[in-house]
Amino acid sequence: MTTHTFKHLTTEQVDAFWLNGYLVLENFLDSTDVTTLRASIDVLTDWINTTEHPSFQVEPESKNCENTVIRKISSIHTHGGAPWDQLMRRDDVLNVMEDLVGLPVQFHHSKVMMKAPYDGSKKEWHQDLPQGFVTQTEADRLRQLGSDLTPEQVPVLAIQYYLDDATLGNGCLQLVPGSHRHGLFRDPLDESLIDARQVVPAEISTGGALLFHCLTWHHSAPNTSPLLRRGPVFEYMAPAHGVDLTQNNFDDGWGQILRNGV
Ligand SMILES: O=C(O)CCC(=O)C(=O)O
Repeated sequence: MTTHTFKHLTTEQVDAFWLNGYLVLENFLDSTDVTTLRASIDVLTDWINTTEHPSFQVEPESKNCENTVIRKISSIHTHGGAPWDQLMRRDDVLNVMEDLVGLPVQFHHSKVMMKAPYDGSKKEWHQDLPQGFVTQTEADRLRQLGSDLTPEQVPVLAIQYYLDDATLGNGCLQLVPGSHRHGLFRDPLDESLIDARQVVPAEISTGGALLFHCLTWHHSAPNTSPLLRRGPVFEYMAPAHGVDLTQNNFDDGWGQILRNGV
């Protein structure tokens, strides 16, 4: 019998990812990484307060009258400069991706999801795949396949890094294990699909990371606490099978090969 040697993850972690559609990696970033990335977001926040750009999304219903409250910074790997570009290409990150989706590992997109104290709004239940990854026509076709659309056909996944402790109070991600095997649904997901007993909150400490598949059902609640939650997300992919990912809303390096087969 041959056993596969993975580069970063254990066999149990790889199996758990494909079984559940997500995986938690505690202590993935060290305190220097966290400090550097937080400092970069602070600089960007000052800039965003005086600049309008389609990549910057603010909280429309903010209660904070003094400052712009940022909800999302798209394409952080370009707006944020060196620390983010380095994060995108880190060997340990690419090792994780290679372990899960194989080679070549390609870049998909990046963003920072912010949940400001008391102001951070919810993100509806959704799957990432219909959110600009494919055309409407392709999404319609894939929905017809039901659970015959397998997650292995679309090896696209996100890694969200936590620059603060993520808790239910400040709007951590919540996921439904195994939902990546149910096929593709309308976006956002109809909440009647969600069985509250199956929902798992991803309460993850600062420095931890969450991997989730682009078909996994997930959402985050509003931040009802005084504590900020910053969660940069980078998505990666390997070639899809029977799914057209090429017509999408992403530029800024989409499809760039970050690690090739040797
Ligand atoms: O961080 C969040 O609140 C939501 C993130 C998310 O749903 C996503 O990246 O797809």
